[in-house]
Amino acid sequence: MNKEAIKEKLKNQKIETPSWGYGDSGTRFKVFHQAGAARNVYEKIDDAAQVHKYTGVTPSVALHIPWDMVDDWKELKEYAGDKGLKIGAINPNLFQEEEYKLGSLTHPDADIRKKALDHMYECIEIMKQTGSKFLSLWLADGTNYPGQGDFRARKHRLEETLKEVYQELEDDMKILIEYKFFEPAFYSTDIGDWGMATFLAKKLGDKAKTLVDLGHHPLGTNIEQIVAFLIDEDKLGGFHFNNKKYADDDLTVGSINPYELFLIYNELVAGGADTDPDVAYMIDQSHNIKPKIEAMIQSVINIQEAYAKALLVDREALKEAQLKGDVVLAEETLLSAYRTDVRPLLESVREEMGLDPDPLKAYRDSGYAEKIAQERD
Ligand code: PSV
Ligand code: MN
Repeated sequence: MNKEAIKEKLKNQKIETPSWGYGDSGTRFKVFHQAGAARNVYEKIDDAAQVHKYTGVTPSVALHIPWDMVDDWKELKEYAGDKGLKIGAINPNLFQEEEYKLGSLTHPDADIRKKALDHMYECIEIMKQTGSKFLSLWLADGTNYPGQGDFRARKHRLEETLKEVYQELEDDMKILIEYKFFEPAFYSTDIGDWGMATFLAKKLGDKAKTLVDLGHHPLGTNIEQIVAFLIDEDKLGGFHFNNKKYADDDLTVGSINPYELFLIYNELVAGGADTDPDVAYMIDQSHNIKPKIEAMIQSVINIQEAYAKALLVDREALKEAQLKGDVVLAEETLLSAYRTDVRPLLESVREEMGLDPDPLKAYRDSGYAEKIAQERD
């Protein structure tokens, strides 16, 4: 691919940031307050607009319901629009109600399943009013002890309730099914891995896809292979970017294993998913150690660098080496792209987009962090 084509792709890259990444958050043990943290969805949109202002590639914000509930969705959509942003994925919250202790869409009690379903319908209504195209489902349902639940009965209830939800989706809407192998349930999770998520998505139909959250796999999982598999099955719905060391750590994407992020992008480019508008590229991080907006800008830069390096891979040479069984040359082909310093390339891309070549420094110099710290506290 020539340099101009690579630059074009980098200019068109889109990454969604999460509303919950701008408000106060914490660990399992405490929520920490940060001076200037967004206090409501309007302030979250203001902060997301800052990330877009300096990176130029984050034009949408994911919302979590009811955390971001408002009375007037049209007004919120306009508010975001005025800041150059769109409302992105709508994330139903089926994990914070007392009734959901033993499950939501899989709960044995039909009344509780109905409550969960009603919340899903409410989210689809919000999608209609905000113009969102993605219903992004993460289900906390699962069991903590052997014998607590009947695996097959729970599976059947999940299939039935998701079928009801699927029927309510408009033609251009998608439901993204996220999986996680543990937490908050520790013995079994109802959608525990990409296989379960994809089985469900296959049963539902073309509007259902699988969402890969990088923090939701057991240690050692080959995520890039899962990504390749999903692309090949036309079931890759999107990402929740973050990074992990041990569990669902929600660390800055690319901070622990940048090579893994590159290898994931290598599969996205190889499979053509990098330019597929139906794949939702989203960050799922909520920082309490780093300043939130800076952490988000840093995450975006890490993703851009991984993508740029993946675009540099000599695919012909790679294929040839693979077919010849030249393992060393195949690996070196990847490493040669990975070791390239793509920062000058991204700097010139940003300049051509009318942006500062150093988004993090430009944001730091802007005084926005000091301003919100004063205004919001
Ligand atoms: C769950 O761990 C998750 O990854 C889901 O995407 C949630 O919606 C998100 O984190 C925020 O809690
Ligand atoms: Mn997630």
